[in-house]
Amino acid sequence: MLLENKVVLITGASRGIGRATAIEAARQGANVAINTYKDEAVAAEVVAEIEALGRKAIVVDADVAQPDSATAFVNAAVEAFGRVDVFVSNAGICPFHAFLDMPVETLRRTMEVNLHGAYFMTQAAANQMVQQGEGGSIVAISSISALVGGEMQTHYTPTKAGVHSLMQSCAVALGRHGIRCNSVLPGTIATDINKDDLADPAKREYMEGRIPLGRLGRPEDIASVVAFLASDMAGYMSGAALLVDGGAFANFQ
Ligand code: NAD
Ligand code: RM4
Repeated sequence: MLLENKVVLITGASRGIGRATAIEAARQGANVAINTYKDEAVAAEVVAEIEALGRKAIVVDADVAQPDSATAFVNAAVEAFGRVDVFVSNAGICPFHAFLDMPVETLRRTMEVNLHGAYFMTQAAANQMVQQGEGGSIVAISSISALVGGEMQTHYTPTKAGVHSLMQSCAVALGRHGIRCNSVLPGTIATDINKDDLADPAKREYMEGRIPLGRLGRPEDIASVVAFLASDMAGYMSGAALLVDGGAFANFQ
């Protein structure tokens, strides 16, 4: 029960890593506010899973790229649960595309969802935590792609480097309020975001072959690390980045 009676907010929590994190937070004793975007039927399943664990959940449907979504999400969580203890910035997209003909709109949307969305949401959650005056924990889902490039990810990798950088600066800006800010850098986790990319057998085999632990990651592999960083067990961690990649980054030769 790492998060007993805490209130945890997670963006993009209808699928993949966000969904697994919402359920893990509930398993660890938290009540959970989930942000989703145009995914109501699936969001209802997540709520049902959380309630089956004996915890409470609310859903707020909103596009994280819109600045107003952030205050609306935080206000809804405070109305339902009275406070915010943990905020997890997870919502993200990666529409794989080559560099030389990257459509302006694909670049812009990826930046707005992944980086601006993380910024607005983190800012709104932090303001609530500061107002409460009891500290808090913010965890952003960055990526191994903050450290390495990708031929079809020139629009995406800068957002993931940016998200980690945002956590470092926020760790500095919010430390005096007792708010810890860290990022998690997942390797390749099999979710909807890379389903089409990994449907290519050659690409999948290459990615799996890079991983010393011998398998792609599962959303639950990330959720448990987020729960740790969110919890008091990580009480002296701030501005840190935890790589959770089965050893892929270390596997140079
Ligand atoms: P996913 O596609 O399964 O989940 C993404 C979630 O974000 C979905 O619930 C989706 O509805 C939501 N979302 C998308 N756009 C949104 C918007 N505008 N507003 C609100 N919600 C929105 O993918 P995932 O792999 O679970 O990705 C989650 C995060 O993990 C992303 O930030 C991604 O960059 C990061 N990540 C994933 C991997 C991986 O290999 N899967 C690796 C490193 C980092
Ligand atoms: C991650 C990493 C993975 C990729 C996903 C979409 O950050 O690059 O390899 O599958 O993004």
